[in-house]
Amino acid sequence: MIGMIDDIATYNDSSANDHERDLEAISERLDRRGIDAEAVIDRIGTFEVAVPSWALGTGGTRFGRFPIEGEPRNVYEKMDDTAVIQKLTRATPRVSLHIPWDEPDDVDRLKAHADDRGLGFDAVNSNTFQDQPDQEHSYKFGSFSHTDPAVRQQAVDHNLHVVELGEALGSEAITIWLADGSNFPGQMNLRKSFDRVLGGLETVYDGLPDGWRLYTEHKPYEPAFYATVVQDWGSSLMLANRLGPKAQCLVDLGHHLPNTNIELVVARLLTAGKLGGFHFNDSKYGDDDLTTGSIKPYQLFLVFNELVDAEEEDLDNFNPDYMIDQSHNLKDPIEAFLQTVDQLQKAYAKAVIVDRDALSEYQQANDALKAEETLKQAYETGVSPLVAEARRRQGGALNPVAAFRASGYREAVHEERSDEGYTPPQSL
Ligand SMILES: [Mn+2]
Repeated sequence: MIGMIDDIATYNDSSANDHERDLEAISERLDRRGIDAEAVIDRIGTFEVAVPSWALGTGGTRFGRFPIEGEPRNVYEKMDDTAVIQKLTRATPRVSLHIPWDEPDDVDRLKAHADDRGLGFDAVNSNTFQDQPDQEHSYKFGSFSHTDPAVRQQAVDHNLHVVELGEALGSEAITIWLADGSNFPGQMNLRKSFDRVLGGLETVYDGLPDGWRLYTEHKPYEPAFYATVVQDWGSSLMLANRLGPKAQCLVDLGHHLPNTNIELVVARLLTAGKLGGFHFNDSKYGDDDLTTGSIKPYQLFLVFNELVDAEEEDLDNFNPDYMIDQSHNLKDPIEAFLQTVDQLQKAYAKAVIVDRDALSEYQQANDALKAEETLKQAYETGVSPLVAEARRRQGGALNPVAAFRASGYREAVHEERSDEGYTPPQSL
């Protein structure tokens, strides 16, 4: 079925004329600003982001799920769908696996299945926020922070298992998000619960293979509605600092209270040399897991502005791991990922064309208006043709969603995948 996506050149031909005129116009406009469009296209072409295994089905919300026809039924079919996204965008060569939701029955088979499709594995994600049918102890009152050492040991063992699995697949990082916390004042000792989390993470950290990183992911609330143990970037940074150089902080854009200045969080973590990576998504109210760039595209640009600034300064320990963490109840997940990658590439492209020398001069001179305008000039530039061209040069689609719809892939896999029962995917 993946072969249905092979004829991208034909899809591209239908819009090539308009595209080339648009590309010429933006290239000329950038040239007048002293920016080489070719160099921008080359940089967009270097952008890569991992697809989360848990969001390839229509996941959705804390409430109902409305599956679409042709959803992947297992991790192998999820790799197939990722291969489609990769063919169309050329920017998603890796999958971030969630264990146990997407635990393979045969690691070698999954590795071979991925290799055949030119895919690799990004950070693996552990899960101690819900009980599995076969586990001995419950996480109802916490995992790493639990008062019972047996529960904590079970959480540590699970994470070490995830690391071992990831190592066999070629991953080089583990992301740990903990739901641990309390719903009522007095329920949990605020200080000691944090110490227990640190103790457990130290054991996992000691078990990391060479070259691996451990990402701690913070979240302000939910499911703990009074006090989450790893609530904010300060707690995450404390953990990463105490654990050592392999530990860094992961910023999930949706894991912040409304109006949090996330680009400032990113800047602080960059200063600390502890920015591990991102879970990209967007949010209106809370951890909404909406499509990246759908609600606050300017914020996304400002985050990338910090990243490009760090990239160009060649900052120490700057090697962020980009992953997506969204779920879709209304959109076809493949289409939502195509849209997301496009949004990310546009935000990156806009950050690349910021006139950093001018910005620095205006900042130095305290010219608030011109400094802000320098950012706005880049943000308001229509970079779509540059992003489309970067994709086309790597064999991808000028318009990935249009090419996907024209391919008939979803209809074809519906036929193929409708012969067995279906296990609903879930979302982080
Ligand atoms: Mn996340």
